[in-house]
Amino acid sequence: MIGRVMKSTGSWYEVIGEDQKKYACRTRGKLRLEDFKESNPIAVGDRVVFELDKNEGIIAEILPRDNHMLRQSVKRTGHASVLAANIDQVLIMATIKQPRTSMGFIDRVLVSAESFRIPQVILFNKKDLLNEKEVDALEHVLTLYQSIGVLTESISAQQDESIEMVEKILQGKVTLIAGHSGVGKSTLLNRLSPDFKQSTGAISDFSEKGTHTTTFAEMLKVNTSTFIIDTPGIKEWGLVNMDQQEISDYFPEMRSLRLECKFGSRCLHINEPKCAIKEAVESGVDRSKSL
Ligand SMILES: Nc1nc2c(ncn2[C@@H]2O[C@H](COP(=O)(O)OP(=O)(O)OP(=O)(O)O)[C@@H](O)[C@H]2O)c(=O)[nH]1
Ligand SMILES: [Mg+2]
Ligand SMILES: [Zn+2]
Repeated sequence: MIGRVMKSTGSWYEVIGEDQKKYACRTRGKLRLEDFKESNPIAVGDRVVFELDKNEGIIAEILPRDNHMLRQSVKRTGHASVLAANIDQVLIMATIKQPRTSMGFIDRVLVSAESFRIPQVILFNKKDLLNEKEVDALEHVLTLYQSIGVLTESISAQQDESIEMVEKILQGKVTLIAGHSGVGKSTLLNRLSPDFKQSTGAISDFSEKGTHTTTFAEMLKVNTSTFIIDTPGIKEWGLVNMDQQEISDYFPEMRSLRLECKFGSRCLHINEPKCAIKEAVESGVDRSKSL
């Protein structure tokens, strides 16, 4: 039978079969995977072929991936693990406060997703907490990310209108949700189905940060065509396997300009002469209109 990996603990896997039933599966021996460098051979979202042996499934084969998202390994620097495979979009959950998400973090996830050609959505959660000044800051970043063509909205996981909007964004897709600990990833998911019972944790009064409540990635089924992957809060998002020269390719607003630089595709847009991107930044040209 063919199935999709919903959860992985490293030794066993929860797989949802074509019959929509869940099976606990193991692997037998070593699975052959070509060009496999990452530390976890089977990831959440992988499509697998498995055979039933009594009530347990034995995974015989991993089907080729459409795509995957890598995450830098916490244990060994320079090593990456696959956060999830076969995803239709990445949802970056951000917050203006409790905790504050930096734009650097958002940009690194955007660049990383773009490098795997995976569409991105940004949701700023906890809008109910913001004062007037913080609402202005929120409006500013919303406009900024919308102007480069990324679907960006503000929500509150506590408000019904927000949930309806999120349902529309997710419908018919497999969505990976990423963000710092405490931004409200699991809280939002729990609002999407009465069957979801993801643990959620309070924000620390002292640091205004989350407490790393979710500890492994898990895919949840919203309906037969809609899946969402809850992931553990990520402190920093490192770029994996990417050359310096390559990075501007993954900023859509830079991509259209970068060949106009004197050094063309070799330009890092840092302090090279006649850099078209630096010139555009200085003159304030808004290239997003031409995307
Ligand atoms: N005021 C407010 N609080 C929220 C909102 N969404 C989530 N929270 C609270 O934020 C805290 C953290 O939420 P979680 O859902 O556990 O956050 P998480 O992103 O899953 O965190 P990790 O699992 O640690 O990565 C909880 O106390 C939630 O009740 C919101 O829209 N508004
Ligand atoms: Mg969580
Ligand atoms: Zn340049």
